[in-house]
Amino acid sequence: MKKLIAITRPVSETIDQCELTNLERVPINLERAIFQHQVYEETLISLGVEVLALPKEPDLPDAVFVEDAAVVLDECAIITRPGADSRLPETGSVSRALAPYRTLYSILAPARLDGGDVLVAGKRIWVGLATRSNQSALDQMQSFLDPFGYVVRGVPVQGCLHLKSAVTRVAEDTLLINPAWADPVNFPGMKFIAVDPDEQYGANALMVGKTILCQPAYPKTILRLEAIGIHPLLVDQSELAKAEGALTCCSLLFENLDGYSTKPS
Ligand code: CIR
Repeated sequence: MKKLIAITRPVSETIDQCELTNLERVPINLERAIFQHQVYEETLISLGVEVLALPKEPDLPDAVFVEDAAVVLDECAIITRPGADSRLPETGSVSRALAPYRTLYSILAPARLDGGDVLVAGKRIWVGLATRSNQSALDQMQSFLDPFGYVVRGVPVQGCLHLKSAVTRVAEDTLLINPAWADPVNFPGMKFIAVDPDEQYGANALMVGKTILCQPAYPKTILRLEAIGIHPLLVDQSELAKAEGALTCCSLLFENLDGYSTKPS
């Protein structure tokens, strides 16, 4: 496997003050959330990923969800402008961590973008247009990425927080999708595995090289993946799920390309 880096950040003690959009607030067991996050990081390490853990952000409840602060591609990284005001300060440290690895572009006002709304497959990028990301961000992304040949398209999303709550990649050309939240018609040329209808939140899988991570909370969806020869590794994120987080949200995963430093300066 090519050398992958994952930027992560510890769970904040204030996670119980996180943003919530589609879920009712229920108590989060901090100890268990921290433990599950450590297992997540250890799983990445066991797969050969170098984990770069950022310092804690005790006053930023949602800071563990680093995915929302940036979009990392082979050619560059885009620092987002998160859709929730409470999350705007999360981008500074992520930007500093990415600077040694990629040329950076920044989403500027009035645009809003959460990385959780951005799905990439080759040179195609889909941006979920729900509550956190807007057309202005999509337009800015397209202008940054034109020179690299990317095509950026908007996708309506309903019923969930982010596009990647509704659909993620589980193979080069295959998407795991909840069709009630994002319409497959928006992803021409892709193949689909639908989540089991009893497992609405089951579409957020994390692809690490050729390995797929899924949550054990979605056994019927896992059976569907196994039926097409995908045998996921199971990583429980039941506590962060109460904060509307899932597997992709907790890391920024990218290839360490030649010509860039191996450690942030
Ligand atoms: C939020 O509402 O922003 C956080 N409580 C959850 C963010 C989860 N991030 C993600 O799915 N990429």
